[in-house]
Amino acid sequence: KSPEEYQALTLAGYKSLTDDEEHVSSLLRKYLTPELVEEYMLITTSAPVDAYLYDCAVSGFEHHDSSVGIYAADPESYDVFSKIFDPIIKDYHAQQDNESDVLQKDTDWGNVDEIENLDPERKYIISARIRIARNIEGFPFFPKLTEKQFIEVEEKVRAATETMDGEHIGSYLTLGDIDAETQQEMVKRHIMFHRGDAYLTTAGCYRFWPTGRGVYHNPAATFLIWVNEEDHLRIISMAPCGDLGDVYNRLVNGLQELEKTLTFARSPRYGFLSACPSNLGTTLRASVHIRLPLLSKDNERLVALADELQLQIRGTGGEHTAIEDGVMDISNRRRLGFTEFELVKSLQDGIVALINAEEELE
Ligand code: ADP
Ligand code: CIR
Repeated sequence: KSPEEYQALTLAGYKSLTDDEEHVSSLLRKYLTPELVEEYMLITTSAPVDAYLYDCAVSGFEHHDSSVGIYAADPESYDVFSKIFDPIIKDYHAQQDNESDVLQKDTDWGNVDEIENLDPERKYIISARIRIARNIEGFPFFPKLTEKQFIEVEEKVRAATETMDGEHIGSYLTLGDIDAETQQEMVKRHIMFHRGDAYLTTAGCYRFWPTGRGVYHNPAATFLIWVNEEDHLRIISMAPCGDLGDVYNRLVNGLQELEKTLTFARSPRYGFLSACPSNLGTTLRASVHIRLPLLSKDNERLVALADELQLQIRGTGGEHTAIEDGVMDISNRRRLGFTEFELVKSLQDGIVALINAEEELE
């Protein structure tokens, strides 16, 4: 596309977003002004990526019901378009009053032993999971990865998994080798990611599919690495119970092994870099699959409680899916401005509070 075409698309996208009086809640709409559009629409990040503002905002221009509405096309997008990214990042992670140049503290996994089994009697929690996102230094993010780079990223991750030890030993499966039926079954078991999130589709996430995509996992499917989903890597630890401590411990050890061979993109201001501004900082989402039947009867109260505890409720199949059979995915909402340990601890404290509220209704 020529610069003129980018300009025309940006102006049209911005107009359609701001003309819509019904969907006004996205952070893109909240912070993108006509002055910023004017300033940014013709500039790009460095060659050869050459990402325009449009490449970052196209998803929010099309999906007016987005909650965020923008992705970074490469690490440099956060700097080149900082006047739009920075307020969105601060708003999402509730850091509006933070005047510091450094929004993310250094990595701190804390005292892993303080993270526990949240439901030893197995009354409420079906499973626990913690994931972090990582992107390999020197590569753009998914909106601008070339077909060759999708393969290069996959190769680097595959090579890095070869030294895995103990319970982290597993095998890598490239998506092109997994038949459709098996893929479906793996998605259902939360081992594999699915294709088709509308927000990601528009942002270009599924280009060259299934090239370069795949999953590494151990036989028990308690340690996994998703390759080239939304980020280059999603490093995941899970357990089919409420033992968050076990999950946390396995995640930290697995990550430390990968760090021996891979260098991940990190910014002094935002911490570890991810394609979505909502994942910056620690990039960490700790969640439980949980049934709280009595509390769920009063949805308004449940949502209010979750908000107060800075928790997010998602559907059974993940973001933008429905709650099935009462199974909710409850996780920390913020990822930036806190250490890894603080966020996992806050999820632990929040879930304990919700279980207590449920038991008060019994
Ligand atoms: P992400 O966690 O990477 O932000 P999603 O919300 O799409 O993305 O969730 C990814 C997958 O992880 C989905 O299959 C979802 O059901 C699964 N998942 C999330 N939390 C848990 C959990 N506590 N136990 C088991 N599976 C989970
Ligand atoms: C959106 O803007 O709605 C999607 N791009 C998803 C944003 C991530 N949402 C979230 O709450 N973590």
